[in-house]
Amino acid sequence: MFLDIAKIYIKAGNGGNGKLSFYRSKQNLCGGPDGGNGGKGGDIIFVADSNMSTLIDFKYRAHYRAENGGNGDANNSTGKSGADLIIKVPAGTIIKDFETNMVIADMFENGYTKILLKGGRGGKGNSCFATPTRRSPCFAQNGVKTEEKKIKLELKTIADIGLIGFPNVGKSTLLSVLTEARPKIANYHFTTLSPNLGVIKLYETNYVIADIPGLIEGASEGIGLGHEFLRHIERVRMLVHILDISGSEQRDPVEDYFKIKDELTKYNPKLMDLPEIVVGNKLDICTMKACEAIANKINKKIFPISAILHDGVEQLIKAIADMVVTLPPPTPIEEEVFVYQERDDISYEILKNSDGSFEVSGGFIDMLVRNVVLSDVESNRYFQHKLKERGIFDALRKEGAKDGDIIHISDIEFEFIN
Ligand SMILES: Nc1nc2c(ncn2[C@@H]2O[C@H](COP(=O)(O)OP(=O)(O)OP(=O)(O)O)[C@@H](O)[C@H]2O)c(=O)[nH]1
Ligand SMILES: [Mg+2]
Repeated sequence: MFLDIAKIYIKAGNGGNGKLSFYRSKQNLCGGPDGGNGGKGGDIIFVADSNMSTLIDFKYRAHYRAENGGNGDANNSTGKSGADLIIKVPAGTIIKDFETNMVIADMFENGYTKILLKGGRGGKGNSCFATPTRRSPCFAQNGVKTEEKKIKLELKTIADIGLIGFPNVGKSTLLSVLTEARPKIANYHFTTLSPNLGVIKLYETNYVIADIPGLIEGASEGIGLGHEFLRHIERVRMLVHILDISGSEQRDPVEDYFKIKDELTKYNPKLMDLPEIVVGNKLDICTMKACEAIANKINKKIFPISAILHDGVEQLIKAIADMVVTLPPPTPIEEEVFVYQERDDISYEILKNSDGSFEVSGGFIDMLVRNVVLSDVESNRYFQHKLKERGIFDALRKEGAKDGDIIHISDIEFEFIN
């Protein structure tokens, strides 16, 4: 089964907590602090794999979590680092942030590796906070907790040549003639339900041909198999547009030609600029004269072939080869520089409340609050020291704070003393 769009949730591992512990033995009942640091959480890493061709695996599993870091322990033992989680996706998968739709990564080339989310840092154990004046710190840091993110995976086939046309014109038949691929061929519409790929060797170079499911009027708005498959044309170097010149389906090949061009433009105007070769198929059941009349009406050269009889295929291959060698290979989408923000540990802002009290908030405060146990006297002292060191008391003074004013920081409040 083929699937080319998936939504998944990813979460890097949390950092392990630092340990609060003091060395104890029979001989030494009041030893120094020996709480170890927490381990780092695992990263979420994506790898492009050209052996995969569908996102179907992601239909059955929506949540991907890297391992959390282990907590620190007594005896200064550091918590174990959480294992990274490696997620393989087919080459050609574009990863977007679900909320903003911004491209985070284009997993274009086989083996391309991208760390999408970094694991949380481990918290420090209390032994890290020991100083000559604070020999027995009674607090330890918690590890950084990571957030779950929702992302969208979109597979855009990477092919050099795209075969397009109405249903039943013979796209899959031509693919089977040009390459070793053996797609399903049948006399009903939408036989091909997902792109079939084949490889053709032209002038000693291999090129990938994609047989795209049949397009019909309204495809760009989702009619038929719809625009889902137009996505797969976006990356090709050139198109081979197939017409059934015999009109075996009682359709007019001239109208067909313009309808498909119209759908391509509606979907993405850039597709209009793609070089194309027009092929007139089913010559075995019509005349060259009919073919010429169609060519005149669309004002384009048409390569007449009979895919079934392999007639005219040699000339077509030569024309494709001569065109494709002049065209630049598909390139990755430029990744918009969008990374999930590392936690902001430095910013703060001061707001004056209507009752005259002040409120300090921001990334720096969040980090501090996360890291200390405020009910603990010593921990609280450390907290005050950090506020001072960061210049928050000076900033409060500048904002007009006076002795006795109430300061709110997270869920604690204290009186300002200058
Ligand atoms: N007479 C004749 N019939 C052909 C030729 N090429 C293909 N056909 C027939 O046309 C029908 C459709 O062929 P497919 O190759 O499945 O067409 P398709 O464009 O891939 O169709 P969808 O996948 O449904 O979009 C089949 O019955 C083929 O045998 C040809 O050169 N001459
Ligand atoms: Mg087909």
